[in-house]
Amino acid sequence: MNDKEIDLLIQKEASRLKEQLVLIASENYPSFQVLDACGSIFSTKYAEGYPGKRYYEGCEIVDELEGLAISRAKEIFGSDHVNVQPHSGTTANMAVYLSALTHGDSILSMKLDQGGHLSHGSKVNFSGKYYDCYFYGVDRETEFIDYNEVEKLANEVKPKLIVCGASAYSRAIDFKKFSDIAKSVGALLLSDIAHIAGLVAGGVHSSPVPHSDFVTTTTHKTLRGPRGAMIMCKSQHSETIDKAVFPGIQGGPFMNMIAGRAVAFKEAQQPDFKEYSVNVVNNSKILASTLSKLGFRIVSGGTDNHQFTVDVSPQKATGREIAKVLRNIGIIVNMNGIPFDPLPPRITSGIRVGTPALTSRGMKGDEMEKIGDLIGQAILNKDNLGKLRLLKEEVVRITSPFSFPGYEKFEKSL
Ligand code: DSN
Repeated sequence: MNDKEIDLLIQKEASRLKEQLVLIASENYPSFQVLDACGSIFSTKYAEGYPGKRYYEGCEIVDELEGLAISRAKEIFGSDHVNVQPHSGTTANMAVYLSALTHGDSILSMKLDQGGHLSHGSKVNFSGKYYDCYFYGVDRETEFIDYNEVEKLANEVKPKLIVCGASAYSRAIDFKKFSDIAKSVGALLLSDIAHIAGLVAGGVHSSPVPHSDFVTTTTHKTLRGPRGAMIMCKSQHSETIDKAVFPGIQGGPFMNMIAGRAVAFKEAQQPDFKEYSVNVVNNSKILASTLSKLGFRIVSGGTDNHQFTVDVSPQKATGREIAKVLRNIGIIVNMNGIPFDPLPPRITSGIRVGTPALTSRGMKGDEMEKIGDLIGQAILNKDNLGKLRLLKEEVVRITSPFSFPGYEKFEKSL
């Protein structure tokens, strides 16, 4: 049977991804081999348990598959133990909490509205409902993490767990400093590297693994695998982590997604992945400095990684408004709060901009300068429909020479 409706939607999404400039900091273009593995026959297999200890028969091949994914992840990150089964970053964090905490224990993590993540203790998330959560933030002047505040709060609260890592923070994270603080108050340390895992794999961000009890990451952002996650931990936590994932919070793992993850891990071990991660950061720096030279305020004054946030309040605009203006000319970002934002999360004063996806398309400094200029022009001319039409044509001129990995496979079926 041909499912023409779904085929058409797949084709339309492939065209959208080719025609637009995707600057969502948490999105990327995985290789066609990754997508192929995710859509493979491994989609069908139930494999509750772990390699060699399953609750179903017929798991010999998936045991080999999961073992390969684990050993590749260990080679990349040098962790004692890896669990590749979590369906998402939030479930990976949930498993760490289940393994390390009991209901009501205290957590110290980064404020959601200053760059943290919902699953780090937000009161609208399970983490904020079940645990006693305290938060550190960034310094009001520098907008860098305020390590003095982390230390002060850690001493006051004596948390059971400190969480570092962020969704919207453009500066390098000092994992050693977090570890020293955690040790000084007898806390465990969880480093959530969902955003920067690919930069750690590529050697352009320091690794949290030697300093952390637990490291969680999604596998689809800078790491360029399929949607999903994994947990790394010191060997003394391996048993409780595995039990927390299954049977604690998940049933059967998605073996097809583990296959996709394994392919992505192999790709991340290749020399060109290092080059990719260097380019992601260079592109981010060039894009931020282009906007800065045009007079825009970049939160914290710049970036050390794959992303940054532009404060659009001096232009008398909101993040929501600018994200829509940019969407209408083919530039895709998300609205994002800035530190101490007076506006609520559904409006915001900023936009978050990230370069992992465009770097996967082979774009470099020249394109970043043109894109920075386009974003700047669009913000300054947000109410000038004629000008926005011209900028949209420019977006098409920039994107058309750049395909995305595996696009030709979709193009054949167009
Ligand atoms: N939604 C992810 C991000 O965009 O950063 C975090 O979960």
